Formats: sequence, C-alpha cells, structure tokens
Amino acid sequence: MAEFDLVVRGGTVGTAYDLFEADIGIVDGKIDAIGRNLARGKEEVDAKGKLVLPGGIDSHCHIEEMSPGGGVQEESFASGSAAALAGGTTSFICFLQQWKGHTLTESAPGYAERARQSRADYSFHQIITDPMPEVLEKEVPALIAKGVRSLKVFLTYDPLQLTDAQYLEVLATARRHGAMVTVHCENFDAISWRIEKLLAAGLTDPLQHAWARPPLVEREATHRAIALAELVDQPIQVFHVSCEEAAGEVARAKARGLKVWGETCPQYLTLSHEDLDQPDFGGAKAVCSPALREKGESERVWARIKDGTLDIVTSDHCGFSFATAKRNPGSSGYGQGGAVQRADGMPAFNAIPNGMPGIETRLPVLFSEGVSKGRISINAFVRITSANAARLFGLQGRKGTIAPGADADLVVWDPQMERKVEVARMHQAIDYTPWEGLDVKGWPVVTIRRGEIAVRDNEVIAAPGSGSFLPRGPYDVIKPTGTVPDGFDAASVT
Ligand code: DUC
Ligand code: ZN
Ligand code: ZN
Repeated sequence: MAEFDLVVRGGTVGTAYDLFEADIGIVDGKIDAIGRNLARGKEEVDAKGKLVLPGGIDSHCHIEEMSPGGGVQEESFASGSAAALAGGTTSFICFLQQWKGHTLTESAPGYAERARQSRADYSFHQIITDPMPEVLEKEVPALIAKGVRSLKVFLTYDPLQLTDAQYLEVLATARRHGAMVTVHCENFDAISWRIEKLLAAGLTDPLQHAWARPPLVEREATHRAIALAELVDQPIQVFHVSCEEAAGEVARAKARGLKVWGETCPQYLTLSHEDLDQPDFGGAKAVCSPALREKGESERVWARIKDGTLDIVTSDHCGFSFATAKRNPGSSGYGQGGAVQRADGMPAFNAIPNGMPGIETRLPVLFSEGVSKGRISINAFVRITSANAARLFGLQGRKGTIAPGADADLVVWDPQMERKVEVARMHQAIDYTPWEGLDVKGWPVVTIRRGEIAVRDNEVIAAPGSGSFLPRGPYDVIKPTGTVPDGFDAASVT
C-alpha cells in the first residue's frame, strides 16, 4: 500500500537557508516526510533535475476590489488566483476595502464571500481610509480577533489618504490589539501640487506621472511613516519601495533597531521611465505608484535586497486592461487630482488608473533576473518570495517553508527552461503584461497547493473555491519594542 498521497521525487529542495537533494512525502495536504528513497506515493511527481521550492506568498495584491460607485476590478478571485498558481504563488494577501464615510461593514459588501472563489489560499489586510471611532474601537478589534492581523494605510491618493493625525490613531489601534501596519508612503500635498503645475503647463503624458511623484516625495513620506511608527512603538512594513532614497530610510530605521521592514516589487527591479515613454499611449501600461524610476535605479534596489534592507518582493498586482480601464479617466480610485481628460480623449497622466498586473509574472521574472542572472542565491529567492512574508505576516510554520508539518505548498521549477513572457499564454484577466516579450530563464512547471497538483505545464487544474482563508493569530514580530519617547506610552492611553 502507498504510504503517501503524493511524493515529489528526486528534486533539489530549496528553503530559506538550505539546498539539498530529497524526496518529499505528502499526507493530507501536509508535508509528512523529507528524505532519500521514500516509499511510493499514490501519485508521484518526478522532480529529477529540477528545483523544489516553497509555494510563493504574494503578500500585496489587489484582486476584485469594489469601488463605492459600483465598479469592480476586472481581475476576479477565480482569474487572479489561477494566474497566481500558474506563476508559482500558492497564497496571497489582498485587501478588504474601506470607503471614506463608511464603516468597514458598509464598505465593499460581500467582498469576503467573493474571495471564496479563490483557487489559492488567501488572507486579507484591512485598508483604513476613515478611522472613525466606530471603526477603530469596535470593527478593527473584532476583525483582528477573526485573523485579519494587518492594516493598510495610504499617505496619498484622493479617496484613500490619511492625515498624520489619522495615521497615528491607526498605529495606536494596531499596537493595542496586535496587528502589523503596512504603509503606502508618498507625500499627498507635494504630489497634488506637482500635478496641478504639470497640468497647467500642458504636460499630460504618462511619463509625467513619474515627474509628479519623484523619489523625494517617497523618501519624505517613508521617513515620516517610520518616525510616527517609532513614536507609537508600532511595527510597520513599508510597501513598494521604489528607489534608494526611500530604501535608505528603511535601512537607517533597521540599523537603529526599529521594527520596520521593507517591500519592493519586480517593476522597480526591471522597468524604468522608458516604459512610461512609449508611443500610442503605451506608457499608460506602466503607470503605477510609486512611479517607475530612471534607468539605473533598479540596480540600487537590487543592492538593497542583497544587503537585507528589503525583505519581501510582492507583485502589487493591480490590473487595469489597456483597452478599457487604462483609458477611462479616474475609473479606479487609484489616482489623484481629478478625472482630467486630454483633447485626444485619453486621460491625463494623473487620471490613468494606477497599477499594473504582476501576480503571474512575479516569480518567473524575479527568478530569471535574480537567480539565473546571478544577482541572488536560490535561498535569497525563497526568503524574499515566501519565507519572509510568512514570518512577517503570521504564517510561519505553516507556509513559506519545506518542513514536516507545514502545508504542502510546493513549486517544481525547471531552472533551465527558457521562455518568453507572453500575455497570450497567461491566465490573468488583464489584457497586457508590462513584461511582454521578456526572455526569461527558469519557470515553474508544477504547482502543488496543500498537496494537490494545482498547475501542471501551464494548465490550471485547481478549481475556483479550492483555496482556503488563512486566519492569522498573534505572533512575535508584531509585538512592540517597549521603547517610547520619555517613557510615556501615549498609545496605552484611551
Ligand atoms: N499602487 C498602484 O500602482 N496600484 C494600486 C495601489 C498602489 O499603491
Ligand atoms: Zn500602495
Ligand atoms: Zn498596492
């Protein structure tokens, strides 16, 4: 009789710190044994000559978000999770929305039910845009108790931005109830001022999106977000660090012993202003925030991955099709300065929905540009794509590792496979990829989610609804340091 439900046989197993040859035996969706010459499984995956790495965790992606006007993002949980799995990501964390002027309960009704269509495992960060007492005192504590153990705040975007006073209240609430706070760091007023002046000067092209938000607006807000978190003694993660100026702020915070972590995304490691400066409005495909930087900046961001300043690489998948939403001024909520339209009918740079698809390409692009090109080791790749996300967001032990008792989320990589990135072969709902035509070396050939073969050779087998919600309990990373200015712990006074 077979001892295991599934055996992944003969691969090179990579974790955050180890690389060794082994078979992996799986029972009931969990890793049961790791060793040589394991007994037969009811099913077997031949991994000879291949790498076996933990399933990716994409701890920052926007899926099927709903706007107060009734619009819903085109990337559904069914399509977005198919794309995730095909690209080697077995778990993701997306966002529960809050609409300004509404409680959490009133915002995006039915969103958590929609998420049940996911084929990958999933969890949520709760966005806070309107920290009214009902929200901070009642709804957030209840949500944290249910396992939504991270909050997301934006320091810019018209419908999302928090003032510093509001941000402090969110930090203090997270401190009291035990949650991570994640922050989009850009200076709202500085960007609004630059947008106004650029539009007044008649400069409306997608490239001017980057001119409206240069690195210093990100550096300033990153500094402020960290300083205010220090004042409250609340751990934070700085989302999507795009440049050395902001990364330097994270590095200085870490050097001072603060509980601050940094995230970046493949777009900041591979794309630049050139992608914003394309004919036929093509630069709109590359409009995201923070904006892409000048050529050469990417290598500085890679250097901050290598020195450990940046802990995680996520997709910030936020897809708007080029044929439709990218041409629809102000349609997303991710914009600033009004729904300005140009004479040719296209949105001015400020009104192009901010965001790009990336949940399916995150790992292949990063593997190819990172591991295959010799910038990072296989272990570093595992750390920044799954292990660190598990540690920082309360999934350690269960996800992001290959160890007995962990969920059997495994990806078999062919490190020699050469392929072009082509949207025609992808599973996302969005009609383009910013990496179209990129030659990559290394591709995930089999994705296993909790012991089930979810994708084989680019064919998605996992059904909608087969993913599970991942509640996250209290964990050490989110505990405060115990150090506050003058010994006066303002967050404990309610
Ligand atoms: N940045 C984007 O480009 N899109 C969605 C949200 C964000 O912060
Ligand atoms: Zn953001
Ligand atoms: Zn985002």
